[in-house]
Amino acid sequence: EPVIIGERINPTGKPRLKQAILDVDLDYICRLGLEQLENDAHILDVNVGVPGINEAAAAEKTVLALQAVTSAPLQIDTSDYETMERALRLYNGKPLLNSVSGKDESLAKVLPLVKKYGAVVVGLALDDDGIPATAAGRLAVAEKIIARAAECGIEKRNIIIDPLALTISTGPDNAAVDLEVIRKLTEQKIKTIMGVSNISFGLPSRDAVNSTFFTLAMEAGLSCAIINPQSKAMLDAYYAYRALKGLDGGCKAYVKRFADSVNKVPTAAVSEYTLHDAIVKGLQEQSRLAVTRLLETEKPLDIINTQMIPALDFVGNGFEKKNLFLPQLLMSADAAKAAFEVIRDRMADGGAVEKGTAVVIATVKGDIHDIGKNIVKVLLENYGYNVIDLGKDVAVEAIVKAVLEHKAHVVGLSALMTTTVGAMAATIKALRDVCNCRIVVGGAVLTQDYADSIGADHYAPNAVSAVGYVNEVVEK
Ligand code: B12
Repeated sequence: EPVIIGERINPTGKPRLKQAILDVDLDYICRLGLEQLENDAHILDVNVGVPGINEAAAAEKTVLALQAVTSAPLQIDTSDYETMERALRLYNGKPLLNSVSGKDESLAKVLPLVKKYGAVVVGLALDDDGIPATAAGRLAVAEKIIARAAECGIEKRNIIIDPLALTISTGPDNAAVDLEVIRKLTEQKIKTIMGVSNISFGLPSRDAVNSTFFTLAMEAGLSCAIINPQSKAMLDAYYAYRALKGLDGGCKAYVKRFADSVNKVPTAAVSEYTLHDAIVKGLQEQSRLAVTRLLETEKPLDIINTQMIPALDFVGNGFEKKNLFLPQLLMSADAAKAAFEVIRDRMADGGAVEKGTAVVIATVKGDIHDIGKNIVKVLLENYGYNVIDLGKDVAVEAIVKAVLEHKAHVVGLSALMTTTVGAMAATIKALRDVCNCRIVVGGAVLTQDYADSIGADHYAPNAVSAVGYVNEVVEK
């Protein structure tokens, strides 16, 4: 059953992506990746070769960003040896490298890297004399690559041969040659890979040619197809082929795809995400755009409560169940912060009334969670309070000092972990020893009972409750 490799992260002929690579707009690149995965790609090709840039540095950043938003395998696609080495080095898992060729220099440089990093490598059927015209010629190059790899200790199963699709508009036998190479290699149990759409270069209505060639190639045994998963014709061919070959019991996947397509047209351009999805997927720019759209119709606090917090809860739960990992949590937190900055700026436009009362706010020692505390801060400022924000991971003494210095009437403390509520208790105790300020506490792990047990004056389950309490204290 062939594997689909999404081809869209490749700047050739794509000015928007080229610009994104130049601007290090990782958000855009990640979205291109996620969309292909949503459209059933199994692996993402990653090619950031834009002339004149530091390709190795760009590849490192891109691989890290993609691996933070998806666990799908990546194909590192480059002809630059330094880029290969650096991307292979930091890739999590077993990398797929595209490519080595039958050229002596390429074999000498690439194969040791493949061995060193335990990669799977794509072997291109071309050598110092170019691309052989015949199937026999390309098979000979494949044999040479496999033999040289064996000398380096690389097993056959870690090599995938690309017969190289050349357009049929200039050579009537080009498709037949590829299919012959794929058939012969499949008989020898050697895996094959191909960038399918090159076959139609220069022709009109390319999808028709590509999808038919794709079907023929699958029938010949193609193991990996580098295609645009957002092409309806290609995916139709793929699912129809699986159903016809008995690879799709009860035609379930085929029928599901049809049912889905009634509701959804495959996206040709990069699509819009809801705020919830943008945060869950860790996309900062999408998060900003989504929140900006929402602010046209909804209130800031409603957006926080109905989209931001549920999205963070969702990733928090995933993290707890171990199906999401820390890099993803970090990406989501950054996306939530990006959205919140937009909300904050909007709230600041509201023209707050200065009440002047000083409120000191901090996340306690040992705890670096500050998204919730920042929301409380902005809301308090919006109500005209003079908020002195001490930040996160703040020592007991620093909080005491600030409260005395600013003669604060109210102190807000945040703790999000069971391991840091102890620091909250210690802070309250130290404050009680030196002043009679009111203390309001909040943060995901706290409860009313716990707040009572550590001597807090008020437990605020959310930012609105926090403001209500401060208003009450000030009025009294
Ligand atoms: C985002 C996040 C992170 C981000 C934080 C980024 C940041 N700048 O804040 C990052 C990725 C850095 C992170 C790191 C870690 N995290 Co974390 N994280 C979360 C997550 C998913 C969301 C928290 C959040 O922002 N929620 C949204 C905000 C708006 O809600 P909130 O904080 O509750 O705030 C509201 C109210 O509580 C209240 N409130 C909050 N503060 C205050 C303060 C005052 C004064 C008042 C009045 C009210 C108030 O009002 C707010 C608005 O309504 C939670 C899971 C969850 N569902 O809560 C885990 C979670 C808190 N993290 C957890 C853990 C374990 C960690 C790490 C230890 C992971 C690790 N192995 O490294 C580290 C901790 C490092 C440290 N020393 O602190 C655990 C804690 C488990 C526990 N029971 O102790 C949780 C619960 C995830 C889980 N289920 O396992 N995390």
